[in-house]
Amino acid sequence: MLDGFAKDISDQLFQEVIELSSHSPFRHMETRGGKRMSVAMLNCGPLGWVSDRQGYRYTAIDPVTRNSWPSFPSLFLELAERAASEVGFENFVPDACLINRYCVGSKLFLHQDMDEQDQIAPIVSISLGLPAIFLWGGHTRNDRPVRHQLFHGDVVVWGGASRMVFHGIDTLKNGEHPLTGPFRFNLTFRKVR
Ligand code: MD3
Ligand code: FE
Repeated sequence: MLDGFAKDISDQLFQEVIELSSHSPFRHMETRGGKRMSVAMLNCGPLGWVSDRQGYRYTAIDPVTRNSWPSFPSLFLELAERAASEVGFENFVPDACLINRYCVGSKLFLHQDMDEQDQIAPIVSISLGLPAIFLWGGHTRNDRPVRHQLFHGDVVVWGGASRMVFHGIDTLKNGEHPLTGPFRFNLTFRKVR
């Protein structure tokens, strides 16, 4: 948990997100069951996470644009590497970055991140904009989650035993953030392969 680690470069990070979204738009993916997710997503880097009626997977091609996902802004790679090494994961080189966009009412149900082949590498997460309640569960879905607020500029590195815990985001409350307006953004850097 690196409180405010990305705050001093949050303006540039947000500008990069806007730039990326002009190449690969935010979209509401469908779950396997055909429900529209309330969180809008896009990816950058060699691989991107996608969900549709066939399920979840990583792809090299954006199904919306039919092109490669936009490449990593160098600022993203530098920050992810710097954050990971701060907590002892040296030389972290992600091959995927999922960007989630939450608006009022969006939520992410409790889940585990299991679609990455590399389950040793950490996941680095960066929060921008409106605050949200992170739900930090245990190793089974029934463990009652601990609530923890994530703020603009917070960075969390998930490695080791915490990598496989159930987690989610509680329903976003409405608000207005000076940088991101009515949204919360979360960037997660992953090493998939
Ligand atoms: C704990 N995103 O994209 S970030 C996700 O804020 C995801 O958008 C949330 O869960 C968000 O999969 C939470 C923090 C996070 C990300 C990955 C984790 C926590 C994690 C993987 C394992 C354990
Ligand atoms: Fe997750």
